[in-house]
Amino acid sequence: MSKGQVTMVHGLLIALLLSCLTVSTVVTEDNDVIHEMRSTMVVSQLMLAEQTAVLQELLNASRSTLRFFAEESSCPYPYKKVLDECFYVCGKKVTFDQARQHCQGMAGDLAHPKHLHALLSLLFEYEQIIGGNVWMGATDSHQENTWLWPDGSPVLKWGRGEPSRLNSASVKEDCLELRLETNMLLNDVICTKKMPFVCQHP
Ligand SMILES: [Ca+2]
Ligand SMILES: [Ca+2]
Repeated sequence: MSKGQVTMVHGLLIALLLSCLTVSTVVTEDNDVIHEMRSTMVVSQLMLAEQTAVLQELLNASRSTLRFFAEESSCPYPYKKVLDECFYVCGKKVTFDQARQHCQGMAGDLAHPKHLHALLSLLFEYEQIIGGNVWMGATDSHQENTWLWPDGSPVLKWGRGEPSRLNSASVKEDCLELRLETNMLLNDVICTKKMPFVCQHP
């Protein structure tokens, strides 16, 4: 082999080596890009999972808020729901007849609650406005000592020592008040007394 041929072979070998090195560098760069893309995908998946969890929480919160408003609004305004009944508390002091007239004007009647203590819980929120006692719907004005609620059912539970059944010419206790003391509750009083009242929507 001549010197010129040897030089040419060397040249070819160097070119081949350089070309291999270039291919190796390109493969390494491709691997880096793929690795980077994989990392980006993993991060994106994690962020997506996190965002899905946050959206799910927001959805659940919206559902319970809607449920809350649906339950709240099941009584017509301005009545408020207490267990399964609707009440409106008015702080204006009026006689029994005036109170009843007002409630009937609100498509209701004076209160005849199934759950007195539950109603008390609502009244405690209005304690500053209503003071101590409010009108309830029962009366014995049609027949002395026969106490009936507006729906015709009898009054069964009284406060301690009540009804006092005062029935003189000057003092007739024919109307019903609810006291805010839990052991006193229902008491018969004269109907011309003036006090706040509670209406109930049927
Ligand atoms: Ca009476
Ligand atoms: Ca009494």
